Amino acid sequence: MSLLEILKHPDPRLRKKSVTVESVTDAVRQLVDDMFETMYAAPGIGLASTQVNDSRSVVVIDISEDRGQPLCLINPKITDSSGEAAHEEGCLSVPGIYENVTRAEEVTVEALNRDGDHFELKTDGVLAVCIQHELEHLDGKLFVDHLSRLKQQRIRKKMEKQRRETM
Ligand code: GNR
Ligand code: NI
Repeated sequence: MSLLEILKHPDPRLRKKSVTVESVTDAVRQLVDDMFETMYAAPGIGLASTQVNDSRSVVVIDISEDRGQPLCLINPKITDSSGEAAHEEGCLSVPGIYENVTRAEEVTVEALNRDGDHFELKTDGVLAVCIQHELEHLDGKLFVDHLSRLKQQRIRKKMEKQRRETM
C-alpha cells in the first residue's frame, strides 16, 4: 500500500476525464487500496482517481463515523436522480474552502465493486452528495464550478497564494 499525492486546484490535470476500466485486475485493486489509504489518511469521506492523477475510473468512499464502511465504485454511472437539496461541501483538492452546492437529493448509481461485480445503489443524504461530488471529479469537474464567477475567482486566487506560500 502507498499514500498517493492529491492534486490541488487549479492543477489542469484535475480537468481530465477518466476512462472506463476494461477489467478489474490486481493492478486496479492496487489503485483502489492505495486510494482508500490516501482517503483515510487525508482524512476525507471520498476520493476520485482524477485527484491522484490516475485516469482509470475509480472512486472510493467511506462516510461512516468509525471509518469501517468502505465503498468502492469502478466505472460508476448515475442512472437516476430526483429532488434537490443544498449541502455544504469541501474538497481535498480545494483545501480550506466550504460552500453550499445544490444537487439531486436522491441518486441511483451503477458500478463495479472491487471484485469486478456489477451492483446498483439507491441512496440519499451525505452519501448521495458524496457520490455526485466524486463522479464529477471523474468528469474533470470540481464543486467550485457550481459557484458564482466571483467566488471562483476568489478561490483560485486563494489557492494560488497557498501554493506560493508552501513552495
Ligand atoms: O472529504 C470530503 N468531504 C466532503 C464533504 C461534503 C461534500 C463532499 C465531500 S468529498 C470530500 C473529499 C473529496 O474531495 N472528494 O473528492
Ligand atoms: Ni473532491
